[in-house]
Amino acid sequence: TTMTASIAGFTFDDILLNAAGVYCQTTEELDQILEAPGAGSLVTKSATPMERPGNPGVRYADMALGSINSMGLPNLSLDYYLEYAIAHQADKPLFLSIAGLSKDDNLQMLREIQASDFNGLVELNLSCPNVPGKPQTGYDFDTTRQILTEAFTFFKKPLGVKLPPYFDIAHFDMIAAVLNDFPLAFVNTINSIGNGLMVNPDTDTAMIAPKGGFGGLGGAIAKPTALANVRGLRQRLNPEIKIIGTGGVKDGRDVYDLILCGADLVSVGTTLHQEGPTVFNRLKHELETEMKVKAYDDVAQFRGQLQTLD
Ligand code: RRO
Repeated sequence: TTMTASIAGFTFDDILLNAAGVYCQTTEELDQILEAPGAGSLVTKSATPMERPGNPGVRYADMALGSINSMGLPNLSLDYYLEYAIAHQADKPLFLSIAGLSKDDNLQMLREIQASDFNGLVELNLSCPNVPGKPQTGYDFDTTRQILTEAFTFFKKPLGVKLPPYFDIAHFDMIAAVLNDFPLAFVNTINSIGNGLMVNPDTDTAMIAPKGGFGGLGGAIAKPTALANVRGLRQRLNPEIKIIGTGGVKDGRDVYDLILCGADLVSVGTTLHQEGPTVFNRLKHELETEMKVKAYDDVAQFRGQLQTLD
């Protein structure tokens, strides 16, 4: 069974990886993703120019519906992840995620990466929902265009963007019109569904501490939104822009559905957090089983082939 993908000339021997933020903050965690059977790549925790502790208090909770987090961009700095990525880039193509709190931070980090020996892919996170006072850039189409315009004047390595979920057809059209004007290697959709609220019924309190309990939703509850965003963007983006599908993957059928909607690679967040890096091999084998049922031997045979009822 062939389960591979290619982005910007890189071939991925497996289509699964972690979702940025999950299991990728320290070199110890990253090593485990790198070595996990079934994982074709990894992405590092979104970096800022300087180390950040993130938001204080309980900042991640798991429920039947899915997860809620308000981590607040805790990370060990761009230099930390850049050094890791350069040291391990011979093994497989890797993604370095960056999430500056300003346009200038993002451009400064891209300049540093451009000047470095890193030869993998960069995921520019335009969708962190959890830093107080900093709106999700991906909801501001003009600022998104401005950042990409400046970035592509000097940045020549493969670049993609991590997008927030969109909920209106007009917004799918608007973000696609921006992204199609740039030589992007990929988009990753979706980041968590921003600013949800989950209640602990035992204590009648919010489940997490920062921001009065508001946080990004992931896991099962995010799956239909993820499918719609993968599908809606695949229908609108230039075919050269590949798609990493993220959101609501618990089993092999969920991976299959994201591919059917157009995903090239699939990343796993909440379920990786629950289960650890053995999740990739489980999902790989469940996807293979699903493909056998449908008589497919290559993911390329059904990628983007969702049928509709009209
Ligand atoms: O660190 C976070 O709070 C965080 C980030 Br940067 C992000 O992009 N998405 C998310 O759900 N949490």
